[in-house]
Amino acid sequence: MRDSFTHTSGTGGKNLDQRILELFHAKKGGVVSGEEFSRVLEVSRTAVWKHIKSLKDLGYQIVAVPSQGYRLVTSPDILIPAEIAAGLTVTRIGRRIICFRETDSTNEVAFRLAEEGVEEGTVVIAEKQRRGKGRLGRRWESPAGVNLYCSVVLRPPILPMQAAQLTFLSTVAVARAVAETAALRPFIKWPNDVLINGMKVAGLLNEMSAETEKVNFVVLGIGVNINMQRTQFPDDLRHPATSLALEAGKDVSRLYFTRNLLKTLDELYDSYLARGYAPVREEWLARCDICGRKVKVSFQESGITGVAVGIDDYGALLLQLPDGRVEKVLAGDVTIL
Ligand code: BT5
Repeated sequence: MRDSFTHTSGTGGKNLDQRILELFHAKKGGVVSGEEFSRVLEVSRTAVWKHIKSLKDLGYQIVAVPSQGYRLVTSPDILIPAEIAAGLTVTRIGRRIICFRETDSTNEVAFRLAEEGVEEGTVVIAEKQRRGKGRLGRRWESPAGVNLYCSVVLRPPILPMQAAQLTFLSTVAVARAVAETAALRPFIKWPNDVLINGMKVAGLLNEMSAETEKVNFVVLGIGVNINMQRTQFPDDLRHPATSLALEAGKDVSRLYFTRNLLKTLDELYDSYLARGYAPVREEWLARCDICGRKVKVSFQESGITGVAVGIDDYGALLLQLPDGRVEKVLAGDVTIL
């Protein structure tokens, strides 16, 4: 089986896997003849047969109906570009999608691609990460086939000090996608966590390449626990964690979630470029779990306690101290007291 799959919409057109799947989906469980495949796709029957075989290797159940053709019986919930891109209309984010069966870290792959000049909106996804990264050198648990590990390359025309705004943008996108696809009520915790019932369901790690006055690119790293089971979480997590499936009481389609997330990210980024940060900040505050609450922010060995009252334009948490002063906190881990 192949280790990576690429899809580029626009310039390169759809790949053959995607067009085969589209024909199957159009027939809604009906038979597609070999002749129809090769006529519509303008390729030989042997090429069709090879691609059908590789789709079967991926877990698609496709049966040959004697002297009629092929029928798609079931599709696996796998993240391949051909499926993610199907029916996805986006301006930037998701125009190019690269999926790996396994990689060290999607953020690292995306960062390398960005350095090589890959186009804005390129999305890197992996079924499994060997060394998924959290913040400050921490590890992100990334078992195969159950979650979403995704990194998006952006080239925003902003100053480096504004880059945190994109962390908030991606957090809002994840929260929206969770609410829409799994009908759950997520809360955002500053700076980069999405929680359900007080447990962490998603984490974001945005990395940047910049000069003093200019951002070269930003990589939005997004990890969402979708169908992860209780036994797959390690015992030594810093905070309680959960998955969409554990909270919803049933499996959630990773494909559907991923499509929804990319579409939401694309819309929010479009709006950000056109209208600025204010709408993102507003939605972030509306979905935030800590505003108005007494919290402790820890950073390395030190800690500061106060009431969270908002965020500023550059992502700092505004903390009202017991003496009434409002302090800007730039980094740290928040605990609600
Ligand atoms: C984060 O770090 O929350 C950022 C996670 C970003 C992961 C994505 S996946 C795609 C992309 N590629 C990467 O390599 N990374 C990004 P932080 O706030 O530091 O949280 C990390 C801490 O969360 C760990 O120290 C654990 O205690 C806990 N943790 C680890 N894996 C988890 C999981 N799957 N679910 C919930 N908590 C987890």
